Amino acid sequence: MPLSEIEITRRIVEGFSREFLDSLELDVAIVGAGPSGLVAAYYLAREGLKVSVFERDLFVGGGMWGGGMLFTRIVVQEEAVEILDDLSIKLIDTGDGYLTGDPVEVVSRCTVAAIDAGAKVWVGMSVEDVIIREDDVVTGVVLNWRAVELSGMHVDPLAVSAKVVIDASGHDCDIVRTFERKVPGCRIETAGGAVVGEKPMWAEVGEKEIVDNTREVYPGMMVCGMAANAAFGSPRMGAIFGGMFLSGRKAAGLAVRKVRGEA
Ligand code: 48F
Repeated sequence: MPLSEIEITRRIVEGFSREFLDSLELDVAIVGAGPSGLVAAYYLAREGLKVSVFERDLFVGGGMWGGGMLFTRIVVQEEAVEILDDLSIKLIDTGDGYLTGDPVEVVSRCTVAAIDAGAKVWVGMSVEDVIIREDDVVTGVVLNWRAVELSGMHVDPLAVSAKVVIDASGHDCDIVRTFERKVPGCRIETAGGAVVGEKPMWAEVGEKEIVDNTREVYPGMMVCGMAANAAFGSPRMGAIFGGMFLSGRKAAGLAVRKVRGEA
């Protein structure tokens, strides 16, 4: 029997509402479905945590799709092979400690792995702010449709609670910067107490420092991926991605310990 237009509408609204209501109280909210955010989501969900990724674009993958300058290949160093194996990603081993791969395959497998592990990925939703308590702990994210944001209409947002918020928003370190703007005088965990901004390209240093930079920068708020290097003033690195995967996995490990009260 054909489904009427009204029944199609009912299923969409009910299905969305059910899932959204089920996601109002999270263990971890991840901002951004780039490589670092997706990998963090996979490891968090694998540990049984309730995790949502909020992505403002209508597609996942962030800056990975285009490889380097639209030459659609990425490079990954062998330190990240264990993660690639977990995600069932098979890359071409160039035999010198590096592998190369097709970003379409890598984005797709990261996404499927995260979803299969139990993470929920929302698209078209911007995180425009965080929730705080007493100025000293972040307790959730504030959401609006990206389309609303782009239109410039004044529409009030909605909010979702999370024990940990991970800023995986990429080069702009969007969430921590917004937080700094709204809470003048707050000090995040960098030497100067503020987001430094990423430095020009130096792949070797950027890849090395990104894992160390992946931390809780304010109670309840962590940074991973390029947002971590932007926070701490480390260099960008271009189309090499092992650091993004290692950073995502480290952020997940830190968040698991925090949610379980072990850190
Ligand atoms: O930029 P992005 O891919 O971040 P990443 O995981 O990976 C960086 C690499 O892609 C590459 C690189 C490799 O060496 O340097 O650039 O650190 O993904 C960030 C995602 O966050 C989304 C954005 O659309 C992108 O998909 N995003 C940014 N701000 C927000 C957001 C926001 N406020 N709300 C929701 N999503």
